[in-house]
Amino acid sequence: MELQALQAVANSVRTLTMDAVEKAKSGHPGLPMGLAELGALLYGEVLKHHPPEPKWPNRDRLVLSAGHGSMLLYSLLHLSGYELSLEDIKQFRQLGSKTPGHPEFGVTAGVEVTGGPLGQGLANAVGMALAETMLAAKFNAGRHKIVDHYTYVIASDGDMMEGVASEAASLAGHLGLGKLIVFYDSNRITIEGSTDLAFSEDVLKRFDSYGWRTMQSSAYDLPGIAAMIAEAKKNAERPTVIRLESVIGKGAPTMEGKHAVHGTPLGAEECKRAKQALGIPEEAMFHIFPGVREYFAAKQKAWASAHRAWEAELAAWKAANPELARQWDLWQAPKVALSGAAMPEYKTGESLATRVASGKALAALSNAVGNLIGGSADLAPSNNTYVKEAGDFNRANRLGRNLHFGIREHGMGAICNGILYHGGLRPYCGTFLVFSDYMRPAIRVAAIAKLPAIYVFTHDSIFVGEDGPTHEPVEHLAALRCIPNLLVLRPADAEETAEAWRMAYERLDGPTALILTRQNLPVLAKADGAWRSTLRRGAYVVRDCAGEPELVVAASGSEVHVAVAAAEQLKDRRIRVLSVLCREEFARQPAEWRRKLAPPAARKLAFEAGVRQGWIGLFEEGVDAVSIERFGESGPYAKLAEHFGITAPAVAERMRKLL
Ligand SMILES: Cc1ncc(C[n+]2csc(CCOP(=O)(O)OP(=O)(O)O)c2C)c(N)n1
Repeated sequence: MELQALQAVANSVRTLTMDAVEKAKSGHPGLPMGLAELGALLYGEVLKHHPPEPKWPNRDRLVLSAGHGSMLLYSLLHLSGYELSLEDIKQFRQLGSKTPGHPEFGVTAGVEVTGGPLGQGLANAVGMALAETMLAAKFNAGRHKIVDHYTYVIASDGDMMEGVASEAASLAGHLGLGKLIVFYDSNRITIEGSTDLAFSEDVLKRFDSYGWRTMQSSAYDLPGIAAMIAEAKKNAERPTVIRLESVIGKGAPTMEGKHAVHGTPLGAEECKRAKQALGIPEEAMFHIFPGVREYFAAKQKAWASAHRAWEAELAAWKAANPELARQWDLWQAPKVALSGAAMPEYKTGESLATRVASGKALAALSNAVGNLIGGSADLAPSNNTYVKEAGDFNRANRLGRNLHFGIREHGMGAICNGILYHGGLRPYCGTFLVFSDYMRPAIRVAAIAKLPAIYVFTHDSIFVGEDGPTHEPVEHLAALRCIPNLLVLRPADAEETAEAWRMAYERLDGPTALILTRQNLPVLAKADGAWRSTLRRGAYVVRDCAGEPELVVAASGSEVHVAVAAAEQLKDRRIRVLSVLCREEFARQPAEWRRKLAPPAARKLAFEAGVRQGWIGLFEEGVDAVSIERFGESGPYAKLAEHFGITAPAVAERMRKLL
């Protein structure tokens, strides 16, 4: 180990960080300065990577869970040869730059996850390690190991305090994800001051009880840390956490070790003195120490040859395993042809819950495409997320495609994101719609990072019935629909559910939430003969009238058949019913199209068993709404429907009044 060179790398991380934060007049110097040596060790000596190929499927993954320390990543990506120039570093935190305030997946080559919300990254890493384990079991054959890498995490005190990290770490220990190695930056400082203010548990004891292997070291003993990593790699059964005692802002003469250095620029005077201490002139900006360029230049050769060796291995493996090779190519670049999936078909009038139809569509897709994996937060029998042919993923069976997340919704969402960041698999996960709140932070990150996660949210309204208001979503559809880039689909029957699954699976640039009923719904006759394609524009005419409609009812999900039944009670009036599978998609359509479906002269009525927010502005001329503006009640669902005025006779009455 070239300790001198690594120290020069670490000091360069310090200068780049100080100057980038100073120039941007904002940012977080504390973590990058405190962990500069660890970063140098990881990028220089530990990671299996090849900077010109940042998407190499078999690279080691490094997740910076404490995303505020982004300058640690940016400095090291630049120094080790990724496509990130010194000019990019100088643009830190500027609009449109490759060096945004917190790391963003897809923006910067070599950034593995979108970070910032604490705890998420560690949970993402659990998903990555899970994906690696599953893909290794699936694809490694004979002497060929084409999937064989580690997942490393840098996690801070804040990460360790967040519940989502605990959920995911608990599952990682249970599943024995031994190729996961976490560096816990224990600098004992957070924004408000010392961790003594609010955090006194023994983190390693906690992880020990999760089934992890625990170690500790000074953050500045590089040979010691390297030995621990080697030790951790010997154990395939348990994930490892290494607690590193560090000094936040190390190298800032008066600020190191203090909470002020966590997230504020050092200021001119402190920078000057820090540079003096490092032996460089104060006017040296974005200084890179002698030996650093040479050190990484020398590494490139070895990295390139490791990458070439893997490519040769892949080619040999492909030749020996043509069927696996075909699947590998498909899974790595999921431009999936769904033609192989025999999706379930239904007859008009047949009655089944959309959650049941979802289970059938999922099974058809899962059995056809193979890389669809997932499960529920302990509600599989209710969410219909279990694919019986797929086997369970556990310590003994790494090929099982059913995941048991336990009652850990937030962890589940973040783990699915991690599986997607890793690549090669398409995860779905389920819970009751009402508990989407418990995983919302992970959904939001999926939407930002353009990850095509699929959420199966069942029990989608007061029609849950007896479980009462805590289990009956009323505001959740509105809350999900307002997340940009989240596709929210609420199918009205079993046929629409199958289409919704197709749409979710085909979508590659963001997450999709499927909103499904507990109760049975009739399969509807559909006025629009081309409904399967029209549906993709968000809404279609499910029931029409002769001539121009006087009233257009826009309903979604389980309310559509009620709207149709209500319209049938007013046979003498010209009433059109739209099934609105995706309100936001419909709202995005050109005005001309929307007016075709809902002519301006007609009255408008929105009908959904939830809050009306978002429906009112759907049509320029305004909308009346049958909605639920309060929490639900416990009782048999038919009674609740009467109580809330959402039966066919009650809705017919509202229609009559409008006309
Ligand atoms: C979920 C979440 N809550 C709050 C924050 C705001 N925040 C950013 S860093 C931080 C804590 C900083 O302490 P630590 O994690 O120990 O990082 P360090 O001070 O060592 O850089 C907080 C509360 C956040 N990023 N994510």
